[in-house]
Formats: sequence, structure tokens, C-alpha cells
Amino acid sequence: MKPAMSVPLPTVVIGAGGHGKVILEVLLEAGIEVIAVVDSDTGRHGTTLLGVPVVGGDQELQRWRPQDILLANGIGSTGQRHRRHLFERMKAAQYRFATIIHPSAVIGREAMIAEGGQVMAGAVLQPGVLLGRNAIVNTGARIDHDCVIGDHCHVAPGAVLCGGVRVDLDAHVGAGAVIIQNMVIGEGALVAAGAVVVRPVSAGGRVVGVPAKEMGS
Ligand code: JB3
Repeated sequence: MKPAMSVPLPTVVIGAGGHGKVILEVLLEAGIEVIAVVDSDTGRHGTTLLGVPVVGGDQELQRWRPQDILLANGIGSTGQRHRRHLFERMKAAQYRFATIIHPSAVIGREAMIAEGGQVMAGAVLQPGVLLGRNAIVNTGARIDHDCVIGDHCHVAPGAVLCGGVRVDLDAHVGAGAVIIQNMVIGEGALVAAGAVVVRPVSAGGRVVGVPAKEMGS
């Protein structure tokens, strides 16, 4: 049984770039009313994204009362810190974020997805997975039973996390990376694309390769 997407209020997507487009695709596929996109690049103002108007920058959000809309964080990896700051700035302004799940995603029983969590097409979250606030499980990633993914993390397309893996706050797991069971990926760590993690990664660690080793070591 899939945890419900958030209460379907009219939604505004923040960011009209690559991640914004994918987020919009999920919302439209799930039948959610998307009333606008906002982007800080003035060159995009007055254009459309998948048919939805890009109405201006973040200041355009003042058109709606925070309680009348939901926001969708369309800022991807262009700056993971920026994605987090935007989430926290908007929360402080009393906005709420949509929890977004593509209809094709597989979500196991007792999996929990916190506010602003995003699960893309073809992803799998097995039973007991906990996905943090504003965290991304990108296209086709596989998160096995009882994994815990912290707030503001990004698990990139096609990554595989075996059972009981913990990924701490702000960490990034690259595309196609593999993490064996019960490993811990420390806060703010980076696991490079294609790496195979067979030992815990410390907070702030940056690992690459098969088996994964600290970059530059
Ligand atoms: O690899 C995949 C599957 N996706 C990548 C994603 C995770 O990260 C994607 O290919 C890109 O590499 C990246 O997507 P993202 O973050 O959408 O990057 P980009 O395509 O550069 O678009 C960012 C958009 O956000 C630009 O149009 C910026 O003008 C806009 N932007 C940046 N800061 C902002 C802000 N828009 C608003 N409204 N507010 C901001 O603070």
C-alpha cells in the first residue's frame, strides 16, 4: 500500500531546470493541479515547462497564501546545500512541501516518506524504509528493507542500497552506486557514481571506485 501523496492542494514547482521538469512530470502523472513554476532565471519567465507557465521568480509566490498551496522543490543537485536552504527558507515562511511519489514507484509496507520527500519513476522502496524531509530517491533507484535516508539526501538514478543501510543528513549517493547491507554513509558524504561501498563512509567523506576508497587515497 502506497503512502498517500500529500493532500492534493494546487502546487507550485520551484525551479524550471532538469529536476524541476522531472518533478513536474510526476505531479502531472499523479493528476496533481500544478498552477505555476517559478525560476530565478529571468530568461525563463513567460515560457512554459511541460505546458505549465513559468510565471517569474520566488517573489511571485506572494500571489498565494501559504496555506492555500503546496510547494515542490525542483532544485536538484545544482547545489544540494541550495536545495536545503530553499526548503528551510520556505518552511520558515510557513509554506508546506508536497511529498511526491511517481505512480510507477514501488513503496513497501511500513515505508515512511517525510514532508517534501521525492520518489521518481521506477524507484523501489522496500518495507520499513524511512525517507527524510526534502530527500530525493531518483529514477530507478533501489532502496532495500529498513534503510534510513536522512533529510536533504539525494540517491541518484539507478543506485542500489542493500538492506539496513543508513545515509545521514545531506549525503549524496551517486548514479549506479552500490552500497552493501548495514553500511553507514556519514553526514554530508559523497559516494561517487558507480562506486561499490563495502566499508562505512565517514561524515564529509568522498569515496570513489570498486571497492570504494577515499578520493585521493
Ligand atoms: O541527473 C539528473 C537525473 N538530474 C539532475 C539533477 C539532480 O540536478 C539534472 O540533470 C541537473 O544536473 C540538476 O538539476 P537542476 O538542479 O534542476 O539543475 P538545472 O537544470 O541547472 O536547473 C536549476 C534551475 O533552478 C535553473 O533554471 C535556475 O535558474 C533555477 N534556480 C536556482 N536557484 C532557482 C533558484 N529557481 C528558483 N525559483 N529559486 C531559486 O532559489
